[in-house]
Amino acid sequence: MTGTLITVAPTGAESAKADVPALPVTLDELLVTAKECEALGAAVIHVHIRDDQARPTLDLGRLRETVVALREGTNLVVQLSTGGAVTDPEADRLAVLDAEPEMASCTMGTVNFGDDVFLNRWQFIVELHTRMQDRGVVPEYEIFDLGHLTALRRLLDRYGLPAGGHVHVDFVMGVPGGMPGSTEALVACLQALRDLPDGTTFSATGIGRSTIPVMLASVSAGGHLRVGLEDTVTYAKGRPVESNMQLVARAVGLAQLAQRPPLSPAQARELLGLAAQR
Ligand code: KMH
Ligand code: ZN
Repeated sequence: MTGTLITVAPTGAESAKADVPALPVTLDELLVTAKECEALGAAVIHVHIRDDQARPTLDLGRLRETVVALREGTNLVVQLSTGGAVTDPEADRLAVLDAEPEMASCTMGTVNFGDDVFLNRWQFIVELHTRMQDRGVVPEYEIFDLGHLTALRRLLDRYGLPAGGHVHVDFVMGVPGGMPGSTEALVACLQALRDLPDGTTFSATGIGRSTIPVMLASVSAGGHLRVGLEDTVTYAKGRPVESNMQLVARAVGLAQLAQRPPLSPAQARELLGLAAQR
């Protein structure tokens, strides 16, 4: 069994800075967070950015600047979100790839998202997957529900393996409208993973109250971890998360307890098929 890949998702598109002051929303804040999380043991950063009013944006100039700054300031694998916010149009989400990240997310189906709908039409998914293949951008397939794994199998059967040849999925569990953040749901996903290519790896994150159960379940099943303020704003009952570093430190502690210490960015690149892409 390998070490643990720790991804930090520091910002997301859902929480307002006014509600969660610890959110990094400027490039400077993001860079400081990235450096500190890397020092603690994160290897990948899943990036959403904000505008000058701290609202989610997919502004291409800002995305490019962010990719360059993170590449120059850290050794982290930079994974841009193509999910954006639920209101983002498909064209803007596809254009995220023009910022030339090493990795990008690719959500494998539509899901109710609280009071909203996170729309991911089949043809949009195909377009994203094939553009990533053409550009050598390695995807992380975001799985919000069991059926998204069936869609991934269909995608790979019809359009082939992603850039780098390795398949990595991230289970985003506990979204109101998606699969629950439970051990049982994770086990169901693992059974469905058997239909995917040999060597497929997975990480998991549990939204809100499911954060700790999902983290424990993933590590016990040989999986990897995504943590951060995108998914978790409460550290323990009545205690807001103080920083992304606090969440990364907790994940590192668990990985060490499991005797699967954090992978370095170089080891993460090997695992994810990125080494060959550079
Ligand atoms: N903000 C969500 C609507 C992704 O980054 O690819 C979508 C999301 C998934 O966060
Ligand atoms: Zn995201």
